[in-house]
Amino acid sequence: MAEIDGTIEEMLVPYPDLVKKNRKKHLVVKNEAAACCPQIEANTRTIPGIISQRGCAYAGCKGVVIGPIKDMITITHGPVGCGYYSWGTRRNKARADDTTPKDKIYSQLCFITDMQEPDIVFGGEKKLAKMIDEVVAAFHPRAINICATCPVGLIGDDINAVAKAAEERHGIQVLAYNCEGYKGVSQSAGHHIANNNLMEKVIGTGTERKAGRHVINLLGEYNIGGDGWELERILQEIGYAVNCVLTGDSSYLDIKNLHLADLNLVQCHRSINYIAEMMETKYGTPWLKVNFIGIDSTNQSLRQMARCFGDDELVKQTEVVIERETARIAPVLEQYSKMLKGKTAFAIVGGSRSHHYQYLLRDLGMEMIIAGYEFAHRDDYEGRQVIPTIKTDADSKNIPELHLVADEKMYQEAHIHLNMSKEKYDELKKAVPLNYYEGIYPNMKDGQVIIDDANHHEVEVLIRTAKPDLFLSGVRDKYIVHKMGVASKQLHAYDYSGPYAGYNGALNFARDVVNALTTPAWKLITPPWEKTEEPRSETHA
Ligand code: CFM
Repeated sequence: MAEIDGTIEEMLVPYPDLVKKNRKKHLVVKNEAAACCPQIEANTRTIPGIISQRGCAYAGCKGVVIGPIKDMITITHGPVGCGYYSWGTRRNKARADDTTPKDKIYSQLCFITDMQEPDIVFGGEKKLAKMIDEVVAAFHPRAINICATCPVGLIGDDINAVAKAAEERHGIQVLAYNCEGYKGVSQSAGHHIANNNLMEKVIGTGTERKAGRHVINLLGEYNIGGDGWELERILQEIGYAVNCVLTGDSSYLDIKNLHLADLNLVQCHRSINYIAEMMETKYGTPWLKVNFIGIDSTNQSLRQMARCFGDDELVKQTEVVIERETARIAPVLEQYSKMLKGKTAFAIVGGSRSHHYQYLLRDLGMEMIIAGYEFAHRDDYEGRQVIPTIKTDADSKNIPELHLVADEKMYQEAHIHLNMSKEKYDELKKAVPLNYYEGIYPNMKDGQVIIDDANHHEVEVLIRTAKPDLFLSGVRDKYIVHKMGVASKQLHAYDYSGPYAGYNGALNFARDVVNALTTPAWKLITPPWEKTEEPRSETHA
């Protein structure tokens, strides 16, 4: 991996000394000889002026966690641009359920107070209250979210008071989220704010447990491109009752009942580990980190889940489904793998996908030589055990920590949730990593590189020098990479494809990657810098 070492040096050359010093802390080269993961700086401010790929706290709260709840209306309190930018940009799919009256789906719509200059000067609370009244009159939603944007915090509109008064007027829950964009260094802060509010005000207020012997929640699965639906198909076939997918195709009614499940599965730990942990404290619900991206990792997750219930029939049915599904997709996957074997990839995505997709790429014979996150925390790189050692700073102190205790009536010990003896549960804990997740570092190979909060300049240098066959990209950097003649797959909305999770997802992904790598387009384009420059015309036609 000598080339990659040289790449890092080249990447840092144009930086002033201070920037160089800062950026070095966000880079780690895997060293298999070293005992553990070196500390990587993460979840700290991006240096002003650098073109980062991050989003804001409002994006993390409204766009990621809250927005997909299909039967709640989410009002953005702010200027129209914030609403427009966050409208329909994430493919969290939803469908109407067979409830009576039939579920209405609002997640495709955009509700915004459209703050104007007079609202900034004189305050926007009245406008917000009026909008809530209008929304209730026109749509009769089950509940409402209000998400604050930057100016709301700056001028001091009290959205909590407006929400409280509206609750009294209308008799439905109105939740206020102080997720002003600047509340954190990235969208990650917004995840935490959303988790806190759902935990404090919604989870635990329902009384209807889903029918079924083994009832589970799937947390941190947002049904991008239909991922959640593919997983529900598999889980239901094995015999699980899926209580709630948080928040992919999820409803307010389901979230109220979250505490009635036996086990929480955690797919995207970055965005939802707070709820998993808080539910463990308040209700005693155990949680299991799963990864349904990739065949082997899906199989492993299913096997670990089955062990959690100590039910032989469930274990047997798990093996039946694994065998049938794996055999079904194997012949096609093998053909794709022949074309992908030995290819290399970069992944610089969000806060958990780079790790998840390492497994799927390996299933296909590919290797992720550079892995990065936009807004991960140290635990996503190094493992959950580092959380107590992470220093809080002025930015992280912005987000309140809820200090929950066990609920007097509803707390049950983990082994009771799983319907087994304490002794059996202690045995289980040795076999299955409950309430824990590993970081990405242990899963990387010697010489491979981790990069935190990579920027435009760094991506360009990495692509030019380490020449991957495929770049698993973000929304904005995708096109730079295409222009450099390298195939890229956008891993946030899947370039309108998907699902990529589970067995059918693996097939879809393999097909899309083969198409991306084998398209003749790469032979037909000449990157702009290789063309002879045409003289610029001085006059306009
Ligand atoms: Fe979790 Fe996500 Fe991600 Fe994320 Fe996201 Fe996303 Fe993502 Mo885009 S919740 S951390 S804030 S897996 S929207 S569904 S793809 S950056 S890696």
